[in-house]
Amino acid sequence: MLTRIDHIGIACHDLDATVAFYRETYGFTDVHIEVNEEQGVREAMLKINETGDGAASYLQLLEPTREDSTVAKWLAKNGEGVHHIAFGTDGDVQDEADGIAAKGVRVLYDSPRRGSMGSRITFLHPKDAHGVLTELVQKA
Ligand code: V0V
Ligand code: CO
Repeated sequence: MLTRIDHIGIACHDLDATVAFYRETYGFTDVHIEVNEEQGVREAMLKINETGDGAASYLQLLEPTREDSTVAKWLAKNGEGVHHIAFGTDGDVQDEADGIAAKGVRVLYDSPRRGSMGSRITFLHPKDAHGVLTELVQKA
């Protein structure tokens, strides 16, 4: 089951400046930063609130680390802004993806990959989801 909005992914050119904006403007001070080379991003998870299933909801700020990354490509075309939404699962993320694939939505990965903070993640194609790049997250 999908039990929460795990995060909203936001593409930016300058991660440090964007983190500072969210901290100073809104007071979001719980920040986790890491690099994910496979995804080609340096990213910050800003915790917004805890959720009913014991997890949390975040904003994920994404800065590309290389020109051929998905986020760099997206920024070049669209500029900064909302890039994806991510739903959290209460069980195995691959089981959830298989169920959604059976409804005719393309799942981008054959098996889950490593996401932020040790999570397991996969993505659904935006063209099969009314224009929204959608991620599924199983927290660590
Ligand atoms: C592309 N399109 C999008 C989109 N990216 N639509 C909505 N939201 C997006 N973010 C549209 C684009 O406008 C085109 O539509 C069409 O899809 C094909 O796009 P493209 O520019 O040719 O790009 P592709 O096909 O090379 O790549 C698109 C996909 C790619 C979605 C396949 O971005 C991908 O594999 N994304 C999953 C991985 C990812 O995004 N990682 C970064 C976050 P028209 O123009 O043809 O109509 S990593 C993360 O979230 C982590 C680590 C975490 O949460 O822990
Ligand atoms: Co994400």
